[in-house]
Amino acid sequence: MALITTVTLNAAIDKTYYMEKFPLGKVSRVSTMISVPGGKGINVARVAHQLGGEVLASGFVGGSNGAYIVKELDKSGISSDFVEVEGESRLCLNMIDQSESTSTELLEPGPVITGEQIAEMKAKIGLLAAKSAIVAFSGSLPKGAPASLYAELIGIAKAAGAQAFLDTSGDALLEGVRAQPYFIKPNEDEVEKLIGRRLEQESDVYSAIGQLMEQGIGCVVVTLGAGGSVAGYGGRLYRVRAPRIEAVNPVGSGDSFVAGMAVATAAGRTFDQAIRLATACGTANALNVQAGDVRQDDVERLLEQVQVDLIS
Ligand code: TA6
Repeated sequence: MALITTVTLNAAIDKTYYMEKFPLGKVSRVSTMISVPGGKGINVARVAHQLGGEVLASGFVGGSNGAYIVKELDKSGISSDFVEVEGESRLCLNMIDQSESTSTELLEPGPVITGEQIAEMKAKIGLLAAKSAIVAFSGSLPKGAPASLYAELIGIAKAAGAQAFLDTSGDALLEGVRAQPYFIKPNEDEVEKLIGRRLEQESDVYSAIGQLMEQGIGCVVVTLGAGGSVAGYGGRLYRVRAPRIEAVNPVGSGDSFVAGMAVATAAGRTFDQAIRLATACGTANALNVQAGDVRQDDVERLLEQVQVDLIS
């Protein structure tokens, strides 16, 4: 099976707190707490592993939190090869108010990365990419990393023969697309920044995707939340509708989408099969209490309900 390497430059411990109510300025008692390795790329690794993909998790980790992340990944059967840094890997908190069905996230900044550690990461990506079908870069950049870092790492991964996936935002995305990753998954706000104009209607999304494909990005998926996505691949545009569900915790659905796309692509599936699996995984994740977690039976059931229509 073809290896998928995930890269989380700001790895985390994701803590999800379930509470009856989460009023600001008051004391709240937590009924359930879930603590797992997180950060977007690690979520991609976990879900790809649950789907039966061969995965390896890389990125930066630090301190006792970093050691916990590595140990927990190992316990769940996910190999890892991280660069260790000074300081503590961050905590990312998600407070779920069950009476209002709201989710409030607090994301710590994480450790500051040095030039030496960046050089170590570049060397590691070169080695890992040489044995990977896909290298998936996900999440925000840590402090100390230049906005161009994803672009540089994508260049290294591509030169070593791997396909690069990029799921990030802001300047890291703006710079990253210049390195022509194979796959990106921006939301509408991120697309507006990428193309430098506002999206007023759905047809503006179509032309934006066309523009990004012309820039050399093989597969562009613009997520529209629960409404599904618009996808561009091979010069064609598709409207993808996700199954309707009662969401328990949508955090990590984007990462689960990337995992589905990566597993199908690494297995040589068609684009149609890949976008269906990605959409089913994104939806299946929201059914679970934990972020970045899918059940095979949910994925299989939801796959039947994903709708893909050719737009042009
Ligand atoms: O996508 C959800 C999530 O992966 C959380 O698990 C949390 O760790 C967070 O995103 C981190 O996002 P960031 O973009 O800061 O890396």
